[in-house]
Amino acid sequence: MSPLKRQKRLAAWQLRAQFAAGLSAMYAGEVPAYATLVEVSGQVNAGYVAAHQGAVGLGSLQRVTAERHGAIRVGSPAELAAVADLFAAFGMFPVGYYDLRSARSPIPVVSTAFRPISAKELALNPFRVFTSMLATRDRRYFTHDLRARVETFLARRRLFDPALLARARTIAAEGGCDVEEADAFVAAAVSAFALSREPINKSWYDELSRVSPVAADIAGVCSTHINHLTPRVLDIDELYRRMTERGITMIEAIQGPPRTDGPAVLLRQTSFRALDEPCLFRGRDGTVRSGHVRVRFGEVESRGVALTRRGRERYDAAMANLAAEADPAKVWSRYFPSTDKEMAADGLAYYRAGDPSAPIVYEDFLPASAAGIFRSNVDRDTHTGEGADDSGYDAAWLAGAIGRDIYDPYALYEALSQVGARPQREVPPPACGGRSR
Ligand code: OOG
Ligand code: NI
Repeated sequence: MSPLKRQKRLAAWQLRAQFAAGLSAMYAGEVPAYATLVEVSGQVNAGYVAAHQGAVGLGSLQRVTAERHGAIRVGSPAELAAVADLFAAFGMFPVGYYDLRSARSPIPVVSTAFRPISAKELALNPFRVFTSMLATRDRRYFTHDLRARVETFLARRRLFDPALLARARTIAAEGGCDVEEADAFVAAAVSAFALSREPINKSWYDELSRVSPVAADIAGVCSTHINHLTPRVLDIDELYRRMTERGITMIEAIQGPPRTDGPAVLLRQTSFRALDEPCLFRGRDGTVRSGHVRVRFGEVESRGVALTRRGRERYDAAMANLAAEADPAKVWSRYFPSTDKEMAADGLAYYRAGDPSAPIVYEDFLPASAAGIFRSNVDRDTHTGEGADDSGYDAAWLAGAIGRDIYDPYALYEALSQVGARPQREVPPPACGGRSR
């Protein structure tokens, strides 16, 4: 083909932006409270920027307004590997390992988050998807017999069209695709995460629900779905007030660090429960009846500076003591200084080239908050059975099971903090628990 006839190429980040926007449009069409949330988030952000002379220390208004994270859940390493192949086409890679089985209210999943990893890609579009995998190897939740049946069920279903995955692998290898192809590819990827309207096998769904509502949501149906899509706000307390004013009942608390006058750290989140959504259940005798599921909800987040390991240890200690105290901000001040300058000097948080006016945004998740978000959206807690956990799950296991590196978030923040100090590094640093490809 002559150079003149060459088609216009779209880069991974452009596909990622289209993918996030496509999921957002689909979700807004199906979950009306999400549209309200996006509208109120936009108002809060515009108000915040106006009141703070255009403050954009933690990201430009443009980035923050377009910013979303989503969440999906899958059943097996093979399914997680397929998700990894698909998301790689959008320049999203697995970062971090979260074990929600060890949360205060345990959830039988282990998780990672797919997201862009370089400063440039994050600035272009930071879309991330928290992705959980059912912990079928953990016999405190799954008996030998149930595990075998779940694994058989999962091995027989197909979450993604093989042609879509093949296309994704090519796009990932080539770093983008022709503009003519992009719409169809993105549309197919988006529709893979729609809530299925196929009848659900009632007795199977109920059996799994008795183990955990999350197990039923994952392995009781034949597809996966995006279960929330989260806009980012610059003032989550204000957002909480406004949503409550509009008559939307949020969970009783904002998860994560308390509001303080000092630098915002990590991630604060809150959510509201989804309404019942109609579905079809197929009974043992084959008859189909209408019922409902509650599997899609709403969440909003605000992000602060990324903490170093040392900062994170402080954070965990502060949070452990916060629960019992009436004045969270006062407890907080025993652990954290009130300025970015001191945070930087004490090595508690990441700043670009050590410059306290250049905070590096936390791009990841918090396991305790994640468990709180999961829990707020199910009707009952999961019972953890007796016995030792001999499942072997950890970051290295997960990386091996999906045949991909899982990036260590600290190494990524460390690399971002060097930018400006040394020549910019686009290639990410070594991965944790990895098997290299
Ligand atoms: C994921 C919950 C975790 C977050 O923001 O912490 C999460 C889920 O419910 O599947 O999205
Ligand atoms: Ni979330």
